[in-house]
Formats: sequence, structure tokens, C-alpha cells
Amino acid sequence: MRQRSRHINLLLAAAVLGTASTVMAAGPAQAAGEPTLTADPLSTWQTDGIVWAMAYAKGIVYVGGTFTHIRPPGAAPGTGELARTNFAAFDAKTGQPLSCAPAFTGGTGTIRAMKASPDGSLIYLGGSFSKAGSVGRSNTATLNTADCTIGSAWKPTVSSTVRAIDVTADTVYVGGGFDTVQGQTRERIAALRPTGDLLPFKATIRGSSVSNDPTPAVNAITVAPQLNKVIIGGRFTSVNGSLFGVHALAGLNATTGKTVHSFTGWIPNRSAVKALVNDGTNFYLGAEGSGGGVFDGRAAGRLSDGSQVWKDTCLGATQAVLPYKGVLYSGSHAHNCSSTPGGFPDIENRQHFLAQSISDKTILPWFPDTNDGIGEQIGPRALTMADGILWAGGEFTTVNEKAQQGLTRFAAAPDTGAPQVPILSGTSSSRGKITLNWKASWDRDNGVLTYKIYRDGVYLTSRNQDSRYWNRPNMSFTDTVDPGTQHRYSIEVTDGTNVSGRNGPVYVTAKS
Ligand SMILES: [Ca+2]
Repeated sequence: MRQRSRHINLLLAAAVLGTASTVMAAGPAQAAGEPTLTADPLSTWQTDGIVWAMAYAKGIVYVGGTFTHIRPPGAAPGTGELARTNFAAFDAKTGQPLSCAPAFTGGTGTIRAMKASPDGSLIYLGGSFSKAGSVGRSNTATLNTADCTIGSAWKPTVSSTVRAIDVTADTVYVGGGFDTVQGQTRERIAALRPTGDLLPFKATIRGSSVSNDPTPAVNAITVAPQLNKVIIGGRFTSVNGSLFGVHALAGLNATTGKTVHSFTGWIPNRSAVKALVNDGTNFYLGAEGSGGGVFDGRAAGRLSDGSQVWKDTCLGATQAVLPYKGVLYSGSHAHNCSSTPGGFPDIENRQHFLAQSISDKTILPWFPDTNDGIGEQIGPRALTMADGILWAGGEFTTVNEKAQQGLTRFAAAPDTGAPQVPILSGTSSSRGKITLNWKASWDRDNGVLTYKIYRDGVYLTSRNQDSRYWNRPNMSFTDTVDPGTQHRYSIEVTDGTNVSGRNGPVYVTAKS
């Protein structure tokens, strides 16, 4: 569900986050559960429009969408630009742009789906375009990763926008809003050989209960070749003529297109599936609803039998999901996760990235954030893992409160963000006792923080406290000193890697 309220916690975030003063150890430590990437963005080039899709192969990240230029990290719009028409390629590690830059033009001029072949030799692209580089193509094309030429074999005619692609060693599945492929009836999904030959695989996808976008479409495809199964998601109410039990999600036989899973009750009315991926064991989806009682969150299901592993109920539509090392990363504008473990109440913030435990959906302490940005104004649209670096693309124009448009990246290390030091106060209410009080800080990629207390410039003690930006407990420590003596106290906070500046001092005289 889309909701425009936000602000207060963005201001809070800006106020609380500080700058690292020292670096002592590696990696973000967690309160419990799986370790995440850091929330500190790597230097990344920007686009001047929306990134809708990405793919990774052989050290290169390919980026597609609706844009006309890229520009360096930190550059203001219109400065330092290189021309790139709806497509760009970057070195996955350094983030530097590469010269590979065919323009995708015609149609509405947009790339909406990208997928690398299993051997990394080809990138399959889909969208709305009639030319790929200098050659004519019909809403889909391939790019040879070896030499950045447009592939000559793959040139099927698809009757309208391609929105989803998945690829096995010998089959390419395409989904979208089309009615025909190669002149043959294929309603919203088709399967072809990499040569472009249309396969007999056929499933009829019809109907939509999404009121603001009633055209049926397949938005997402994930294929499990070892199970000969394809999971599809999108906007639809009927698969292969079924009138009951199917809504926005279905499992198909990968050879015939016959329905093998109906997923009855998974996706309510007025909700659509926007993203699907699998890790060989589970599949993961992201959903977007419109109106009350909708499903905007993520779900995990078992590929083998189609059973549900978990489902979260956060509001704020999910556009991209990506499993990596036991964690499901997602791009959304989550604004009410109160029923999900580790989640937040509806606090008028829109949290645009989430990390969840794959085992039990717990929201982990990983809170990098973007703004809503341009276009439909819902932040991230696409995620890709490349050599251990998570690339995110979308509509945003800021990342962690700093200007950064269209693209950003996160790695496992180094953690460079230090929590901001709390404000310390002290009182003495009984003889020889001094009580210090402060409110817990928070950190974008650490749950438990350590608060170190200094008395008269000498380290005295420390306290650990788990916190989140919406849950910062009050903390205290009572010191015992000689009655009637005055002491100077200060405090610093560390995430285990980065230490805040030291706050204080406060001077307190113990009662006598
Ligand atoms: Ca940290």
C-alpha cells in the first residue's frame, strides 16, 4: 500500500548518525541471527533516470531502465555525464563505467528485465524497444558479454512489453503483457530456445484484480530446472482457464505449461507479485497491493511442494528480492512491519531496504535507506549480487541522506558508519551515589552497541544495549564515589568497529 507520510525518522536518522573516528575490527556484529552486509554505500556512478533491471556476469554489472546519461559518484545532475540510452555497464568491483553501451530505443524506450545465461556468455534483455544498438529487435534482445555485441540468434517477435525473463541452459522464459510471440498465441508467457525457436510450452494467463492497472501481465518468473518447474507472478486471476483459487502467483510445468501449484490464498485481491527469485530450495517473492487489506510484503515458499515457509505483512510495496548467505535482501518502501519479528510500527518512515533471516523472516539490523525519488516514487526497483557486492537500482535520488541517483552498492566490509554519541546527564540522589542517564543510540547495520563510561578521564565501565531507530531504550549507570566529591563523566558508543566522538563531560557532585 502506498502512503506518502514520512519524514520524522529521516530527520532522526540524520541527527543520530555520526562519523567514524577510529576503526578497530572487521565486519558488522549482530545481536543475533545472520550477519548482513554493511549499510555504508560504496562509491557508485549514477543515472539520470530510473533503473528497472540489472544483471551480473563475468565481473560486469549490466544496468537497464529509462535514462539517457550516467554521471560520476558525487556529481550533481547534468555534470560529468556520459551518454547512455537505457543501458549501461559497470565494473562490478570498482563501479567504474565500461565502454559497452548499445542504445535501446523505439517502443517506449525502456528495459524492464535482464538475466544472464547460466554460463554468463549472454545477457537476455526485455522491455519496450524496437532497436538494440543498430539492429532491429522486438522488445527482447541478447548481448554477447565477450564483445558487447547484440546477439544475432535471439530475435523473437514479441507483441508488447517484456517484463520478466529467466534462463536455463537450454530454455528462455519470457513474461509480460503480450498476446503473441513469433506470431503464435502466447498469452503473457512463452518459452523459447536460445536460438529464438518458440517451444510448445503454453500457459494462458488472464484477468487482473488490480484496480489501478487492470491489464494482466506476468511481472516475474523464476525457473527451477532440476524440478522442471516455473513459478510465475504478476497481475492475473486465471491460469489455464482456472476460475478459482489462482491469484497473481502460479507454478507451471516447465515443459508443458500445465498448472502444478495454485498457491490458493497466498496473494489477496488488489495485490500483484512484482519479484520472484529462487535459491534451489526456496522461492521468494515480493508483492505490491493497492487499497486496504492488501499484501505488500515478502513470502518464501518451498520449490519442491509449493508449501509456504513464511510470509511477512509489512506494508509498502516490495519491488525486488535477493537471497544471499541466509539473508533475504529486499527493496520496498516498508512503513508498517509491526507484525513481523524485528519489525517496526507505522512510524511515518518509509524504510527502502530490508534484510530478513531466510529461516524465520526476522528483520535484521540493516537499515541503509533511500528516498522515494522520481517516477512512481517508491525507491529501489532492482537488486543484483555481484562478486559479494549488492547492487541496487531504482527511482531514488538519495542514499543514507546524501545525493545519489539511480544506483548504489553495499559490501560485507568495511563498516564505516559510527553511531552518534548520546547526551549524558547525571544526578546524585543519595550519599556517595551518582546516577548517569542517557538514551540508546542506533546504528544502520548493528543491533547491539557498547556504551563506555569515563570518570575523570579514565575508563570506568561499559554497558551493551540492543536498539533500533524506532526503539532506543533509556539507559543508566550508578557509580559509587566518596560522599561530597565532584566528578567528571563522559560517554562514547561503539558498534564494535567504529567509535563515536566522546560526549560530555558532565560534572556531578555526590551527596554527602
Ligand atoms: Ca555499523
